[in-house]
Amino acid sequence: MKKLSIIGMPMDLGQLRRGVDMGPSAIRYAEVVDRLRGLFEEIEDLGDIPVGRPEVVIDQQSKLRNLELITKKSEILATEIDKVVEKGSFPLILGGDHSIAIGTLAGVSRHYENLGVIWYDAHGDLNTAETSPTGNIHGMPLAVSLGIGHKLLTELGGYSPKVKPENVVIIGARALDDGEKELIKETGIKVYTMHEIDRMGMAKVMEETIAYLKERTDGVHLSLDLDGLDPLDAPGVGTPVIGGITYRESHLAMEMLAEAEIITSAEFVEVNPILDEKNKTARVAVELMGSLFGENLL
Ligand code: HAR
Ligand code: MN
Ligand code: MN
Ligand code: MN
Repeated sequence: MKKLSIIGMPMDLGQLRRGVDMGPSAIRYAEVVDRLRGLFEEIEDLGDIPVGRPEVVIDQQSKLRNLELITKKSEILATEIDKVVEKGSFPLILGGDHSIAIGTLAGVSRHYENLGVIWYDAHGDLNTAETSPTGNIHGMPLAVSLGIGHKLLTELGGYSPKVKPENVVIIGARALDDGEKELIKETGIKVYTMHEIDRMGMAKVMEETIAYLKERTDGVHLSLDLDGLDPLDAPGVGTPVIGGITYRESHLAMEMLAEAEIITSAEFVEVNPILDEKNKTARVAVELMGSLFGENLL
């Protein structure tokens, strides 16, 4: 694609740790625009969606923490992304915790009949208020996008679902809650856990993923949670899980997606510079974007 539009979504309301609202700044500090400049005819940085971060805002009690605020901010994000897709530009969203995916997918998926989603994550993010061990909405966005969850969230943008389960592939899972496992069984979502990645190798996982999505979708959104990577390579995340995807495996995955030319929108989420080591995680995110957009293709 010729044109790239970057949108920052500095939202940290989907979980309890502050700091992930600084993800977009950290990624810009890691020189995202410079890195990608040669790979597009035009790049625009639309800046951040105003979220605001009052100290008192975090709702400690609810089973759906900060539901109303997240709904409101996600609507704004969805509208902005809708405009970007409408004008034929590639939307690249910088998070923010993973709850931002609710808005991203609401904005993107209305433009496709069969949007595919690659969920690159240690977690399934398939919880509902009923199954969630935490009440944190960043553990729910994939369920919401499948139409499962609170109506305020599932009906965002005025339609539901955003994605069909057979068009979803999860890669890197290693911390699935019981309710999430059940939902995976019920819906038939394709999942490559760390077990499959160890066993088959990332090359095979991506070959299968690409072939699978190519035959059934008309666009593919990449939702990349940096905690999908091993915390050794991406320490600046709020919910690290050891035993993750390596740096090189992740580049391989991005390079294969670049080669296949199937990705039509992307978001990089859960970068928390407060928890990071000298902005390493933001730098890794930017390097992976380079690979995703074809910097290593000859
Ligand atoms: N599954 C747990 C929950 O729902 C932890 C979720 C952590 N989520 C993210 N997103 N970092 O993947 O609360
Ligand atoms: Mn539209
Ligand atoms: Mn996630
Ligand atoms: Mn995660």
